[in-house]
Amino acid sequence: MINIKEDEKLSVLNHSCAHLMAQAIKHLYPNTKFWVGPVISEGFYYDIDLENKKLNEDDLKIIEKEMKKISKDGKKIIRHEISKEEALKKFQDDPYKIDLINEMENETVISCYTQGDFTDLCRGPHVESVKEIKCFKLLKVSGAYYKGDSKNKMLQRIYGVAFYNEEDLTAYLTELEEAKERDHRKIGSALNIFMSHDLVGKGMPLWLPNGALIRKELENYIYEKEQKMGYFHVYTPCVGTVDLYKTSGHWDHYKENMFPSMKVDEEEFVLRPMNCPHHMLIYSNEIHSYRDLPIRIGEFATDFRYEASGAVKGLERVRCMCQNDAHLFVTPEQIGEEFKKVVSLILEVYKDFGIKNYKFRLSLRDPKDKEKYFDDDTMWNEAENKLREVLNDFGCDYQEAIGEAAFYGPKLDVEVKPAVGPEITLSTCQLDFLLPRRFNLFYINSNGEKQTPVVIHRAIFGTFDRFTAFIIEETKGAFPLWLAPVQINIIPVNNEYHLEYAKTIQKLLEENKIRVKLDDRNEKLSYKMRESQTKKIPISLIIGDQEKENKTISYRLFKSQETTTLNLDEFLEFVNQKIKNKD
Ligand code: TSB
Ligand code: ZN
Repeated sequence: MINIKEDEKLSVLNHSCAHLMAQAIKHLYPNTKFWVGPVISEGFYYDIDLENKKLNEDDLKIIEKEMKKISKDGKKIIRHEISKEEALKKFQDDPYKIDLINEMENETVISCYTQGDFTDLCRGPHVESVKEIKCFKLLKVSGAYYKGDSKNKMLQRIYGVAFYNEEDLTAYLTELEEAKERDHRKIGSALNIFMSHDLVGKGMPLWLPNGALIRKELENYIYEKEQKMGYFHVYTPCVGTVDLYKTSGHWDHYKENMFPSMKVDEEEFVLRPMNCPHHMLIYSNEIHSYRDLPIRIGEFATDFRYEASGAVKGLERVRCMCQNDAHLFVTPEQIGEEFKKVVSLILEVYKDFGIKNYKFRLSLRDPKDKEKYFDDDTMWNEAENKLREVLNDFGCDYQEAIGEAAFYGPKLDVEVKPAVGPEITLSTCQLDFLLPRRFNLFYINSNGEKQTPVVIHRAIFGTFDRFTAFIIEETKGAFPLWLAPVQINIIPVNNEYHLEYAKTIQKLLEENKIRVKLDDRNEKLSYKMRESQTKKIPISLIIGDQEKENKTISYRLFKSQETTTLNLDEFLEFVNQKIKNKD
């Protein structure tokens, strides 16, 4: 799907369209006040204050109509510059604009754009005339807190998109519809994977039995891989004391992402946002020699993070999440080798899941920024070069992002595009030179001296929540056999004659740990087959006279019209192979 923000011409057009929309709204609702109207990857939005009028879909149509009218009028869009004082005076009745002007600390001259009877503050650029803005669509309206802060007033955010011709707009809208169909929130609810409830809270999804089965399979899958790679898995509490997070530095650097603390007796706890501190303490529980390293501590660990209420999204961005986390304690010499193993694991996992569209992003320090990054140029240079070397050895394409490293070290993120909304990070692998120092961690080196290990934080799935959201969208809910909550649907043609044999097959498959469902409702075969498709069950068995007589089964794969008949042993072998190969 095209990213409007990355296309220069379309960005300008969409920005101008936001102004056109604002002008139309002003015509229809003269008291409206406007906050900001930026271009985003999907088009544009404008945050507006309409006091008590709540816009709905029909209102959007009326606004569109007014926009068409203004566009036809064809007024020029004219830029003019005024001083800050003039701007403050001109917009004195508009607290939002005053706020904006005051935020422009470094600007002495402020630019405005005028089209007919409408003027807005704006850096521009814009198209030359409103005539050019002909092909557009207002997509939706939702609530958005002023400045994204839930303590502020709730404004209305109207989204729209504009193109230079009708064909592009139609193609885009079709793609958008398809993306909505793929949205994990829609599929997740239709396939009973997860739910939310106000009584539990925002960003706190409940995993339903189907979702829980998928998650368990994901856990087993990655656990087995990590075990083979020499990881130890632990369980630790999902709270820690404030002192723990003061020691780690999160209290100073990460507090705005944390839930507020709570007092219990004499202790002050926080719901943990990360598991690193707990794992540091587990490392420090024993004295390690350089021969013991790397030590790899893994955990499927529940974390809580404060995410803005407007940002939470299904399973993709939650406030309570479970990380596929691990902290690897290595000697400085082992960084390259261990990092290589992590990248190799990421590549292996993505291959198993058939994930092809992803980008590696290597976040490095800005060597000039001595304030953000701790000052050890040699250490940074060595580490960054090692990471580059590994990525080059694998032949991975990657983007370097200067100045985006964490304050404690460089990191590699894997980014993917969800069906709806901006890119997200799935896997992450982060080098950390600081945390081990803060916890006074050491190992005994070959000279018998204490030395500080380096820590690699890594999460292959990221969180089970986000990964599941992504896999739902990748597969459109048609999970591969090994992951599917119900793997086989057994459909007797006629309960009276075939149910008993169908039950024998059910028992056999269940004994082989295959997840089956027996559809013994008195419904027509065609009806049951259709439902099997709607529920996206990978294999449907049709059990009729012939199957019963010959002790065989006939199956159809999801979306296929072809029926294949096998004897029971052959079928079991076929299914087991498919599961084993993660087909
Ligand atoms: C990898 N301490 C490290 C850990 O050792 C850490 O917490 N890194 S993180 O902050 O980048 O989070 C790990 C992963 O969690 C991210 O890569 C992302 O995939 C996932 N994640 C982050 N925030 C959310 C969220 N709000 N909802 C769902 N998943 C999230
Ligand atoms: Zn960590």
